[in-house]
Formats: sequence, C-alpha cells, structure tokens
Amino acid sequence: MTKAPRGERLIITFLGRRNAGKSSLINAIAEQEIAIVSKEPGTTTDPVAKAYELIPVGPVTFYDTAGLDDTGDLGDMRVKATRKVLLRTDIAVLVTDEKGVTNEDRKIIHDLKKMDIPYVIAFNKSDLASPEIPVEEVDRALRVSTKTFLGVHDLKEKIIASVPDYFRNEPVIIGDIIQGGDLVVLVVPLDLAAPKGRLILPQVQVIREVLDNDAIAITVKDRELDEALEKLSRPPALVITDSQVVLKVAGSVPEEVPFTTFSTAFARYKGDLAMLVEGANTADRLKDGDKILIAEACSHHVQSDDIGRVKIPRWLKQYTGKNLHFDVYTGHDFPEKLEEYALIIHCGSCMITGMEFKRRLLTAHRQNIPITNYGVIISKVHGLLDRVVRPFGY
Ligand SMILES: Nc1nc2c(ncn2[C@@H]2O[C@H](COP(=O)(O)OP(=O)(O)OP(=O)(O)O)[C@@H](O)[C@H]2O)c(=O)[nH]1
Ligand code: SF4
Ligand SMILES: [Mg+2]
Repeated sequence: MTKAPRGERLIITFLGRRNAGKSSLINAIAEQEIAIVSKEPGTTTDPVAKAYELIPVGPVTFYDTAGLDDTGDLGDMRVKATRKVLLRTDIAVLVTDEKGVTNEDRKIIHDLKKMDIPYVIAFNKSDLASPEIPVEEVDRALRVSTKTFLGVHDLKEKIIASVPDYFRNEPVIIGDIIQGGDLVVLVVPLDLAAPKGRLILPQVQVIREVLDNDAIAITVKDRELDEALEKLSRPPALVITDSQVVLKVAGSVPEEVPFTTFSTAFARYKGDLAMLVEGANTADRLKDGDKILIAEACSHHVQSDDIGRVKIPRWLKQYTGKNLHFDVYTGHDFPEKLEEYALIIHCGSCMITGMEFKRRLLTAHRQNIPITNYGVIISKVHGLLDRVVRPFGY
C-alpha cells in the first residue's frame, strides 16, 4: 500500500445507524476483511482508520465509525468522536439498511449539509428490501448489497466522482495570472531574518513558475525597487513582495500595476483565498472582549517581536481600536473549545501540506468560525487587502 504523509490522504468516512453495514461495505469496497463485522449492533465503537489505494484517486483513508443512533453516555461519546472525524472528512458515505432513510438518517443528512460535506448514500442490504429513495437524494444514492456485491463497483465510482476540486487540481501560485513575455518583479528584502546565502522556498517557487510560463523574473531588494521600476521599458505585469515591507513597496508601485504579496499568493496556492479574505474582513466587526485564536502548525523558535504573539495582536488592536484577547495554540489540531473564538488567525503553514491546511480551514468553516492567516491579516490591518487580492480576481 502506498505510504502518503499525514494530511495528504483523502478521508472517506462511512457513517450511519448501528448494524446498517458500514464495516461490511468498507470490506466489500476494499475486497478484503479490514473492518470487523458482526450481527451485534454497536460492533464498531471508535472511529477506525483504514488505509486503502483508491484507483485512480490515490491513497485514501476509510474511516469506519460507530452507529450514530447509539444512546446513553457511551453512545453520546461515540457520536461525538464520529463528529470530530467528520470535521476532517472529504467525502461521507451514509449507509442505510433495509429500512431506508429513517428520521435518524435525515438528521445525519441535515448535519452533512450544514457542515458542507460532500456525501453519497448507500442503500445497503438491497438483497433484503428496496426502500424508497427520497427524490432529493436520488442523484447521490445507490442501492448496494455487501452480500451479493450489487452496486458496490458503482458506489466506488460515485465516491470517485465526489472527490472535491481541492484534491484533484494541481494548484498554481501565480502562473494563471501572468503570460509569456510578462515582466514580473519580485521584492525580496534581505534583512537579518533572511537565511544566509540563499532565497527561501516560496521565492524560489515563484521564480520557477515565472520561468515555466516563459515570463521574465526580476528580483530586487526593497531598496532597489524604485530604480528597477524606473529602468523597465514597460510596466510589470505583476509586482510581488514580501509582506514585511508591503506598506513601503505599495507606495512605490503605481496603483494601476497589479500588486500582491508572497503570502497572498501562497494563501491561495495552499488554502482558500476567498475564505481567508472573508475571515480577515471579520476584523471590521470585532467587539471589545472578543477572543482571537492564533493557531500555529509547529513549534518554531519564538522571537522577541514574534509575528503571531506580538506584531499581529498589536496591529489588530490598533486597527480595530478594540480590547481583544489573544490565545496561542500550537499543534496539529485546534483546541477542543473552538466556538469561543470570534476569529482564528493561522500561521503561514510553511511546514504543513496544502491538503492539511485546507482541512484545517474546513474544520473551522464547518463550525462557523471565521479563519484567516498571517499574510492576509497583515495586508488587512495595513489597509491593503483589496489591492493585494485584486490580481487574483477578487
Ligand atoms: N442481508 C444483508 N446483510 C448485511 C449486508 N451488509 C451487512 N449485513 C449484515 O449486517 C450486520 C451488521 O453489519 P456490520 O458491517 O457490522 O454493520 P455496521 O454498520 O458496521 O454495524 P456497527 O459497527 O455495529 O454499527 C452483519 O450481520 C452483516 O453480515 C447486506 O448487504 N445484506
Ligand atoms: S509559519 Fe511555518 S514555521 Fe511558523 S508556525 Fe507555521 S508552520 Fe511553523
Ligand atoms: Mg461496524
């Protein structure tokens, strides 16, 4: 089985009532006994991850979950655990039995819709009965049987067809907004924080994309920008700068020249720019006493004027004029109690994959918590957000 880094695998979660055949269906699709099946309701108690190679999608994780109709304290805990998996789920497979869609299933469908999770419905045990498929679910539904294997292949195809775009498409940084022959100016300050003797990966990646598109990359420090712009025989198609000097550079670049920051381009490349911009615009509605979560994906070395702990809180307080409270959380997940936050500001995510970052965005979005990131909020508090997102058609 192909090994893929954590966060790179598509997560497909099987859920439904107890005994509906969730575990059996995973086995039928995988054509091997990877999940435990029994006639006793409540066999699967905790979410169990199974690795599988779903051709042509690639490595995926099947999550087998406990029945969502479980009751009592233990049942509630199991339902909570399934819900936690759902926050990270890319595609849900709702499994029903010979009873078809019951009121409990309707509630699950309602939650899936609310959480914006693509789903398909497997009407399992079709060897026993053919219950009615609700009209509004016909396109997503399929009759299957893990006993006769009826519909199992088609279900697999339906799952493949439901793979979200963010998993399918090869993302671009700026390649789609420039053309062959364009001049692209990169502004790269070489301050004390810059690594010795080299450029950082995002800068190198942008230069490579400019060259791949047969365009011309001109790299300057902020100090030489005015001179470089003067010497160009025609205006650049794009100026892209490090966020640290965004204010100064914005002053040098004529208003009609497309202008952005590396962070903005990478927010789109790795995440979901529309969601991050929406999150940053929440800054205009913050109130006294609001709590903001600064979420960092790794425990990097904290500096005295740390961007997440010092600079962004200071700028945001100045921008809003409000008395805001900041918490910092480091690690792969968000803290348990997310609903107390008015806004999440995520780090630049340089150490995690785009897939993992997108999943974190979705996790916040599914709980209705606005989310933005360092690069986007920096442009916002400097009053430059509209300008730096314009080249991307916002
Ligand atoms: N007739 C028939 N029985 C099935 C089918 N699929 C599963 N079963 C039976 O239904 C029972 C429950 O199957 P499981 O796969 O354990 O169901 P589950 O949804 O994982 O159940 P829990 O883990 O207890 O929530 C077992 O006895 C299976 O043999 C099917 O397509 N047809
Ligand atoms: S921006 Fe990069 S180094 Fe900083 S906390 Fe996030 S992942 Fe770690
Ligand atoms: Mg089970």
